[in-house]
Amino acid sequence: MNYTVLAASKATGINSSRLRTWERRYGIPRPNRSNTGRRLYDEDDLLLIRRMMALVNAGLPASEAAKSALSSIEVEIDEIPEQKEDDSYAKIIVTAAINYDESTVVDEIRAYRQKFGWARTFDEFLMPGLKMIGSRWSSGELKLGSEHFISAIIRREILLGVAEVHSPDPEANSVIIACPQEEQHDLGSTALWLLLKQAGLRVIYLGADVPTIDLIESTKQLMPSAVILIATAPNSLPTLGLATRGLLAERIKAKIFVGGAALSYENDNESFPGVRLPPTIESAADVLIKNLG
Ligand code: B12
Repeated sequence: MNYTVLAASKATGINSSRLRTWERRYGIPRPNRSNTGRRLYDEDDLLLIRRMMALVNAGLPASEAAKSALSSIEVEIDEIPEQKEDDSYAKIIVTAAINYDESTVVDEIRAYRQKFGWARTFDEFLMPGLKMIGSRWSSGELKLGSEHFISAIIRREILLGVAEVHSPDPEANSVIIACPQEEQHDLGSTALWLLLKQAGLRVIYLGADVPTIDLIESTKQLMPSAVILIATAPNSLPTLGLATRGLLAERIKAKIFVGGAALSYENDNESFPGVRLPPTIESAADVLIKNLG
């Protein structure tokens, strides 16, 4: 069956001007033409469009998504775990923060980790808890002291976890994890550190607020297989751009990966280099381990 551009747009939910842009820029898809030059899409074309859309929705920039879609190297979107609807664990974090109750929250975190492992503890317990802390703080319901108190405990628990993992093989691939200049939110990046260390990678963790010039210097000295930059606040997008472009300009061989909630604010016109990581700690770690492990 053939579809006109309007019918293809209706069938895939992608508007016709975006379809034409994808065709012009990436060859996705290249529909047949009628005698009068009108585009005629077939089922394979629609499949390619849907695959491209899924990859873009998973957080890949259009150029990367196009490459993957065309070569059928699919990022395993199905593997991204569903976020739990249940917010009871997030509420444990918030209640502990309000009451400055260290022992209850530490017991709960350790019990969850014991039962389900770190990856699920991050995505099902700690990250939803931190998100709820953020929204209660911004609405004025929760004091800054409570947020600082709970962030420090969560950070400490993650770092204790990092220390418990055996040192990696000195020959293993090394990766740098850093937050761009001015980005103070480092909990997501410490979580990633733990999962990558558990997978046997040699992680060189530079932490929050790393000036671009220092990031480049460390990368030149250490020559890691990858540089992973994590940004949480949208205000860090400009420095994330400076860091990624700076690394490219220096012709550094390391692969560049970027992740973090800030990417959901990325503007198509101000795009920067680097492979986008999918939006949970576990799925981001999986992509990195498959690429570098
Ligand atoms: C703890 C915290 C702090 C602590 C950080 C402590 C630390 N050591 O990390 C401190 C006190 C320092 C802090 C400071 C600030 N914070 Co703050 N903070 C938080 C809080 C509560 C948790 C942050 C966190 O660790 N989240 C866990 C992260 C890792 O989870 P995540 O955001 O969901 O992202 C993970 C994944 O889901 C994934 N991801 C999510 N979406 C996507 C999308 C794509 C495409 C991809 C690939 C990945 C991806 O990426 C992450 C994993 O790597 C958040 C609330 C929140 N919603 O997160 C606010 C929050 C991030 N902070 C906020 C703000 C405003 C600030 C300040 C500007 C406040 C101020 N006026 O000073 C400063 C900025 C400091 C700076 N320059 O960086 C806002 C940002 C709002 C915005 N949209 O701009 C938030 C969202 C709170 C809110 N609701 O208003 N903060």
